[in-house]
Amino acid sequence: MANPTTNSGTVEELDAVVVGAGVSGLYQLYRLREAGLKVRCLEDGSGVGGTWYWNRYPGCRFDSESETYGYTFSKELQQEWNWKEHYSGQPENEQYLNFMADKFGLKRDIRFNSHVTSAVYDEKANRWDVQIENGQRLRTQFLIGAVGILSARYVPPFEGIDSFKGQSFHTSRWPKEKIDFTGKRVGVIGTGATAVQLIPIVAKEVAHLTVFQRTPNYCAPLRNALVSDESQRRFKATYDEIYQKCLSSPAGFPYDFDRRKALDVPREERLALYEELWAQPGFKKWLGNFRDIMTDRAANEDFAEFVRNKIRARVKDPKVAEMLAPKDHPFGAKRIPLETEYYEAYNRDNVLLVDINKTPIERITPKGLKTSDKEYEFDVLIYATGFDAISGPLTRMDIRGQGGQQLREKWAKGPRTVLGLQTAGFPNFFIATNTAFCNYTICAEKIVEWITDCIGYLRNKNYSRIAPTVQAEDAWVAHVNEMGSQTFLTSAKSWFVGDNIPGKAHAVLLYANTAPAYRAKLAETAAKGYEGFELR
Ligand code: NA7
Repeated sequence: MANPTTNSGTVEELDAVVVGAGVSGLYQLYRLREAGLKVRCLEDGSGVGGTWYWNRYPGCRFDSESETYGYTFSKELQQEWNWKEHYSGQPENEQYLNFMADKFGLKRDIRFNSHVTSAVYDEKANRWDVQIENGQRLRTQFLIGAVGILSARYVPPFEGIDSFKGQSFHTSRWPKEKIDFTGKRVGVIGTGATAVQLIPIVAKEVAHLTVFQRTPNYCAPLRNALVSDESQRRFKATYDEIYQKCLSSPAGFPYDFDRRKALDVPREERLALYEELWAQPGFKKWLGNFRDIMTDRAANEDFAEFVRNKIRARVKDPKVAEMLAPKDHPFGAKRIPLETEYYEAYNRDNVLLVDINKTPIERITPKGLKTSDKEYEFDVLIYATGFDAISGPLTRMDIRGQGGQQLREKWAKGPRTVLGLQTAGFPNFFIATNTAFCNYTICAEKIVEWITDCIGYLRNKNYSRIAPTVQAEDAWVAHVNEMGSQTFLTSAKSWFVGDNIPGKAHAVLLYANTAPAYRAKLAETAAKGYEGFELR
């Protein structure tokens, strides 16, 4: 199919426009095309991959087991792809998503370098008018935002930020060319999951590295390894079982919580279990641990102290170890970063940790960064400062629904949706991002399938539009808040609740129920003819 150009001013008419060619967007494009719709996917980047296209910083990789992160919809794809590492790195992840896109011929329907600036609903015509930065326009019946949950980068508005004379990068806008850090003085701001992957690698290359930390995290060992031929064969022979295991587990990983109450288990037995979990790869020490660690303060503190002691054992300078040991939030209240030689980085002579609670950053200077204490000089400054998560990628676009209502205004106090998928007053606008507390692809595939089936249902029944009712939306928001209040996931200042962005409303952004419960709600809503939605 030719890629019609609309530079001449002609407007391309489509059944569906998918914004974003990441994990969800690629699959959404595939499914809608298979369903017979005329679809176009618009992608800001010059290639596919979303998160795995933009985040090219050293050390970027899955924290999910590779064999659980790949798509499950195609057995052929599963059999054709070989995972190189148990926790696959960004270059391979980008290759994988290219492989998938090429296998299904998706790129011919993707317009790259196409940054969507606005999408406005034309109520009379029941069409969305989509505007791309380069001036092109598309009109579509269905609009699907597959924009990811961590794609709107956040750079704190430090005074003097543009005055810096060296190189500076946000980790999610890392250049495609390799940065040579040899002999360089480098500063990193932030110590979240991204910085924790990057710091140990960069530390080995630079002349000197200074890390500016506001909040230490409970980082746990990733324990990555190459995939042996035998493991590769095992993945391919058991993909169905692996998937079933993920489907039945609370967060979409191939392990489940221990349902005993942590403190009911004798101390020695408990510690032995902690040690056993600690020795294993991945998130098992979080999501395969006692369940009440996420709900009971005393149980949480018991494991938190275990983790602090692990940090203390690895960092030689006791003062630095205490700076790195979190004490201000429960274990698991923020995303647990998985690390490889992170704490050892601070044992190096060329690495300095600065606590910016004690000596706050005052400004960026032409030479580097000034805290209340002194000026640090750098050749390179790295902003590992996170994202305006979940709602940010959508509210940063100018999306207008019925009566010209702006999504940004409607969501000023937090996202308002039903199932995370649609918002009242924005007919035929779907959000294909996984906001469940769930291994990304495991739930994203189900969301994409739900949207595809919903559109199929409308077409079969001769409906032309769908949007949730305000009542259903109120009920869903209340339910999301209720679920959020039952776990520690919402108890720290983090992107889970929008608190990492100054001025952003504090709101529960992740659906903190179990993934099976979320998927059951998806299925039930569809089975009841899209209960809570108005179909016209
Ligand atoms: P995160 O986890 O949001 O981490 C951002 C880091 O940047 C974190 O340490 C922040 O400190 C720090 N930060 C943010 N703003 C500032 C300012 N103004 N001054 C100093 N330090 C600041 O983002 P990541 O990219 O690491 O990870 C995002 C997700 O990607 C992660 O959860 C995984 O799911 C993958 P704070 O903790 O807010 O005190």
